[in-house]
Amino acid sequence: MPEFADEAQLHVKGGDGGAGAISFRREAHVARGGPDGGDGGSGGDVWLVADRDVASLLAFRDHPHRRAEKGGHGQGKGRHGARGADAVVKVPEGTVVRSKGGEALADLVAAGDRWLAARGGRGGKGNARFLSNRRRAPSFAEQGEVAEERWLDIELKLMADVALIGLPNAGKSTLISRISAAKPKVADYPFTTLVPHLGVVRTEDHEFVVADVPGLIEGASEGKGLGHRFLRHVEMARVLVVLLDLARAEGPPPGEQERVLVEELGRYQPSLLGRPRVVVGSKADVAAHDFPGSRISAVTGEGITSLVGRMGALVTEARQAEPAPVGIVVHRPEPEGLLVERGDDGAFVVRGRPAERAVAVSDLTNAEALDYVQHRLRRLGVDRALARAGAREGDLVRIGGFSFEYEPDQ
Ligand SMILES: Nc1nc2c(ncn2[C@@H]2O[C@H](COP(=O)(O)OP(=O)(O)OP(=O)(O)O)[C@@H](O)[C@H]2O)c(=O)[nH]1
Ligand SMILES: [Mg+2]
Repeated sequence: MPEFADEAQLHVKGGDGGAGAISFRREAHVARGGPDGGDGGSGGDVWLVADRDVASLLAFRDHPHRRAEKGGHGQGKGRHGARGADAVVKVPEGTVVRSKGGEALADLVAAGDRWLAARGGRGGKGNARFLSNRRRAPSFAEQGEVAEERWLDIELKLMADVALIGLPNAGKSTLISRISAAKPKVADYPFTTLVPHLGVVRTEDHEFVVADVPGLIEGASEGKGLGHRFLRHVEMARVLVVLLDLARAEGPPPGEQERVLVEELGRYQPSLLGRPRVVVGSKADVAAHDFPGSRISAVTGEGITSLVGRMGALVTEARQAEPAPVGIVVHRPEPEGLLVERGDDGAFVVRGRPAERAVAVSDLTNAEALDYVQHRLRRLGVDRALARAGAREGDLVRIGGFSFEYEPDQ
């Protein structure tokens, strides 16, 4: 069935960094010339970008994985590895991104909004970088950094200006197909519409987007019927049009229908009751109920022009009252600093990207590399941070996957 998807899971992985090379110049009269191992290239990043031409999250249902290109490895003669290409993942406007834990990470509201979903790994340094007075022939290089990788929950909030609200079979789909180019299925039974449909309405004075959402029933806000899944799309609409079925004599009268619909909206989100709301009776041509308010017939066209005019005017008014769109909101900055915590086993755990990275990319079985990493950690202030956190000689310290005993500087 689904020609539309408004929820999906997405797995993103940046490109791993390329490894630095260990290499020495070949010279005619010297057995081992100076180090000339090039650096590895950085891996590409994964970006999510809102794009007007993407209508749903369907593409992620069957293929949830997106990864950027790896960085090339460094080579001899000082050749650096190539940078891996970024992966640009197009998502519809109105895509909301959350972590698996439910934390909001980004709202991609309008075309062009971008969000960095997974950072590529940095390339490792080649051995040429480790040349110093003490180290004439460095025998080590860094590995490439492993890229960020994670699962995300993505969800689409339709960007409709007007939402059509009504009980099942009230004539919502018939109305949207009359006033826009959208052609959802119309049939004389409830729950014909299973997924939301958007239509663009154009008149001389106005242009706006209308959403035909599946019918609501009593209890929808608690999960009854289909409507609750789509109530969040109603949340985005500036104007609500409540359609009351006047046709069926045996069905609930219009006043009762309105009570149920308004109650469900309010239960789902009280602020919806503050939205501009137009209430109309539908199927005026075959009306079986008395109705004092305005009436339309999507079949004969009665009342349609005036309804569309009212929708347009309310949308324009609501747009003018709004602050400018926010663009991307990134809720969680990347931690870059240095932090020392106590592990459950009493060990001092050092966190922070630069320190973790220094450890992760190095081959710590190589004595020279180990020496370099210790020097680097000191430069990053790890020793000082440990001393401040109360570490004493012999205490266990962990950084990433690396453990050692603390030895204070003299
Ligand atoms: N006579 C008449 N029939 C109408 C009118 N509008 C809709 N209908 C009929 O009412 C039935 C239901 O119409 P739909 O547009 O599918 O209703 P809906 O509100 O989209 O229903 P769900 O998708 O199930 O929630 C269909 O048989 C339509 O032909 C109208 O103005 N006049
Ligand atoms: Mg319908």
